[in-house]
Amino acid sequence: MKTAIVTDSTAYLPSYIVEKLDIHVIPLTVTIDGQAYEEEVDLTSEEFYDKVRGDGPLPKTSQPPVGKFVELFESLKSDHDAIISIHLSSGISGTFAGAVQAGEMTERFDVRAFDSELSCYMQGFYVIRAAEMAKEGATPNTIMAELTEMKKTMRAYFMVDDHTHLQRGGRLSSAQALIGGLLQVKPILHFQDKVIVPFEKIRTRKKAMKRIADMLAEDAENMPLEAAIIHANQPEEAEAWKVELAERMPDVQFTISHFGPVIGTHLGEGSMGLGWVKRRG
Ligand code: MYR
Repeated sequence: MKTAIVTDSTAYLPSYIVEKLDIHVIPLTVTIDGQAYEEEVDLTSEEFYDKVRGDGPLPKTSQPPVGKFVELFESLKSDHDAIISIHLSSGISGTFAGAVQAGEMTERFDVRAFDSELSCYMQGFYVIRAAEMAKEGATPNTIMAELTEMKKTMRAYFMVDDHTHLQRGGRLSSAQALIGGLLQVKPILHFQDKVIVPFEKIRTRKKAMKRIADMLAEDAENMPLEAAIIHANQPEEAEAWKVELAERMPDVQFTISHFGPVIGTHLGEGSMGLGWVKRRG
């Protein structure tokens, strides 16, 4: 049984993992000043943040065209028995819906779409697990069951430096931000029912990072974890946080990842996140 694993660019998986595990990545697009770029294909994260910093142009993002999914799915038919396509939350992007639609258009073939209900490297955790299992010859049912099981222990918390990006992109409603009095504080954000909502209002970035680290430590006492620190163009701060977290929690496996152009459009430079999931037993 050979199952192909597809994801989108917002998992921000390093190319060595993509190549080693034969993962197929469909890029989302960011448009700056009328020029469309497939993220991390035509535009690196560093180039993106340089272009939009300060009074730079306002970028816009778009999901991949359905035709791109159909083209990829059709090309995978000849040497696979099934496809599992894993995407960023359907509550923040139409990408998952596009994959479902393309699956229906790919005739006489087993295509399953999985809604990660979040994004970034946490989506990547699902993709890596699915791809490892596919390499071992697991059936699509077994892989889908494992992904569903992973949801139980998957956590993701993040904070932004400036809420205007999230509000402008419509991924955190102004009403919610105002009701929560979020404009004066640095709230911790998370996903609930596929959309981004405030988790807790915390006044400073330092305290927010400490609170997230405490939640990780609590879960780490109960199960083996892998975790990812995700930064929006703050590699030094991410590295320093990793050192601090790894000293406190030597049994947790840490990875550093980043918010690339598409997610960076909605979060803004300086955002920081931490997510984790139970390690494979
Ligand atoms: C599209 O145009 O379809 C893409 C929309 C992407 C919205 C991104 C919103 C922010 C997601 C934050 C994820 C943080 C995970 C730790």
